[in-house]
Amino acid sequence: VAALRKRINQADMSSDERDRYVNAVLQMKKTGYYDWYVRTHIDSMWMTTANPGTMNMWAHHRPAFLPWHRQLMLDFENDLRTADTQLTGKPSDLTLPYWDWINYRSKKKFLWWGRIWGDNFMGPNGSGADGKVTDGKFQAGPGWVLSYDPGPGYMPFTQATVTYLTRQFGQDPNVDSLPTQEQWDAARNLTVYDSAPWDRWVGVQPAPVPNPVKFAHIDSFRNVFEGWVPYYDSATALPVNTNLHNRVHVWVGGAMGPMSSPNDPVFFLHHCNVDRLWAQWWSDDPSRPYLPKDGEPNATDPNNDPDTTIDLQGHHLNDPMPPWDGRNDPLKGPMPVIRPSDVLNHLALGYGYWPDDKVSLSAVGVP
Ligand SMILES: [Cu+2]
Repeated sequence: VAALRKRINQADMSSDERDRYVNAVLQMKKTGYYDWYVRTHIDSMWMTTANPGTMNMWAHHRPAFLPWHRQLMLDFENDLRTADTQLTGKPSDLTLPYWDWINYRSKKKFLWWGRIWGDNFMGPNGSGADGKVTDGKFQAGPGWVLSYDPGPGYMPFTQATVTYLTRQFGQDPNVDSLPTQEQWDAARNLTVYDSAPWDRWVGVQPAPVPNPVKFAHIDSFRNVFEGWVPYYDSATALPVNTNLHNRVHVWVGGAMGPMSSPNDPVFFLHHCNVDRLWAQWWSDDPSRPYLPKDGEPNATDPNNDPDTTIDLQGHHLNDPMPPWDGRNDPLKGPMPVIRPSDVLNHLALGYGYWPDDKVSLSAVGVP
C-alpha cells in the first residue's frame, strides 16, 4: 500500500514544522517558483494579448473551481518539498497545512485565533491606511516583494500595484466575521455538484435579480461553496457574493482580494481548507458525479453580463484544465494534462487530511 501524505491543521504544527514551512516558502520566492502561483492564478481569469476582449475563466465562477485549485495546491506542495530539500539536502516530508477558519474564528473583532498569525508563521494583520504588514517573515521589505507579472502573452495586470503584503482583517463592514459551521453544514447538504448555467449565478433567484440576491434552491454545491449565493432557500445573502470561500478572501482583505491573491502565503492555507471541505462533501457520498459530464453544451445566462454564453471548455469531466493541458510553460516547461476526472479522489492523489481521513491514513500506517 502506498503511503499517504498527511495534511494537518496548521494549529497542530510544531514550531520546527512552522520554521521549515516558512523557510521553504521563502526559498520558493527566491527561485521564482512561488511567483508561478501568483502568475497562474492571475492568468486563470485574465486576458491574453491575442484576445484582449475575453477574460479567461479557467478556475472561478465555473465547475472546475474545486478541481483546478486542488491541482494548484498539489503542485505547490510538491514545489515546497523541492525547496525544503534544496535547504536541507534531505528528502522532504513537508505537507500543506490547512487553516480551519470555521473553528479558528472569533466574533470579537480584534481577537485573532491561533498561532497562524504569529511572527514565525504567516505574520500578523496589517496596519495603517492600506494595511501594510510590518512584522513577521513576510513583512514589507526586499525578502517579500509582491508580483503582478502575468507572464508572456498576457495583457499587463493593473488591478493591484502595492509591492508589499497588505491585510485588513474584518475591515469590510459586511464581512467582519469568518464563515460558521452552520453555513458550511448547509452547503454540505447540497447533493448536486453543479448545475446549468454553470456560472456564478447558479442558484440565484432569476431576473429581475433581487438585491441582495436570494437563493432559488437550485442545487449547486460548487457555487454555494465558492460563495456567490446564500445557503438557505429562506435566506438572502447579506452582503452578496461573500459567503464561505469568497468570505475568507474578503475577511483577510488587502492582498487576498485581487486576482493576484496568492501573493499572501495564507492563500495556500485557505485553499487547503477549501480542498479539505470539498473532500468532506465527497466522502459523504463518493458516488456523487462531478458535473458537467462530457459533451454538455455551453449554456446561456442573461445574468452573466457581458459573457452571456457560458463556455464550458476546460470544465467538462474529461477536459484538460489549463495550464495543465500540455502547454509549454515559461518556467515549468511541458505541462502534464490534468482533467477534473483525475483529481476527484484526493486519497488516490496520495494525501489525506487529519483527522478527517483518520481511517484511511491509519490503514496505510500513517500515525
Ligand atoms: Cu482562486
